[in-house]
Amino acid sequence: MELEEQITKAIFDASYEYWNELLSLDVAVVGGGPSGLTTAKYLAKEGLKIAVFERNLSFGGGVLGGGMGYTGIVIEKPADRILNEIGVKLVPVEGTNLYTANPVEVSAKLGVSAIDAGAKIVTGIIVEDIILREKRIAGIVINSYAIGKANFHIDPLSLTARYVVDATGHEAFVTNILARKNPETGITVPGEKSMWAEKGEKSLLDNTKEIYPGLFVTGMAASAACGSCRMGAIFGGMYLSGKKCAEEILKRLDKNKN
Ligand code: 48H
Repeated sequence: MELEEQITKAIFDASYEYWNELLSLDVAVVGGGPSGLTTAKYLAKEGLKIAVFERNLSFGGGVLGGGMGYTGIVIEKPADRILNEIGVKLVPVEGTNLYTANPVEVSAKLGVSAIDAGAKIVTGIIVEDIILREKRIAGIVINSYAIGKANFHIDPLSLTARYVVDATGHEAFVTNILARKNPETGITVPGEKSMWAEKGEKSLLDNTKEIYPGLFVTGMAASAACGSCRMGAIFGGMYLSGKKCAEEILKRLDKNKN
């Protein structure tokens, strides 16, 4: 076999195996920003079958842009524990509860820790719809992001999941799809409110929850889905929300076992 043929065959075979593994997931996390990656890391650690679907070719979401493009993000206690766990260098801001961190370092280390825990991060794939069954979300409908960008009419594929996490940031993309296409669910998405950092960070944890049977919201998607304030370039709440989302799903899975 010529080398070219070997390369193509190796990619086809690896890809077939990879996608077969994704057919039926415990949890499908939509969005590879800070909240989604954190959720994935803590769920995968428990041995669950987890995949993160990210429409861009890179993960990290809004963290990578820092604050207005300046190279830094701010996090607050107690989120420092999550970042310490994955070996991120945190620089204390004197006289405050705050730290600064490098956006690329945080995103890379969080992604690696999720992968090392057993999660898959699937990039270049947009979740364009959900599977809805008998008043419960049962999976996701996916397509190549590039196909959408090219405006081609190419139908999607779908994967089943016991739980879906909307970690799509400001857009709350998945919850919006649920609300828009299925008004009988009674779900509405008020969108986030104007900036109030302290209030936004505090309410984020309360808003991290199962918003509809089978669908959890975390991170900025939780703020948008519940109409709470934005907080600017402080990211501690995103990591704490991701961790809480994982804990809530674990509780639910445990309850369903008994
Ligand atoms: C696949 C999708 C889809 C889709 C979107 O924006 P993110 O970083 O989201 P969070 O909630 O983890 O973090 C929010 C934070 O970055 C932020 O914006 C803050 C703190 N803002 C405060 C303020 O005041 O502005 O990541 C979401 C990710 C992105 O990478 C998207 O590309 C991806 O989700 N995504 N992926 N299918 N339908 N929609």
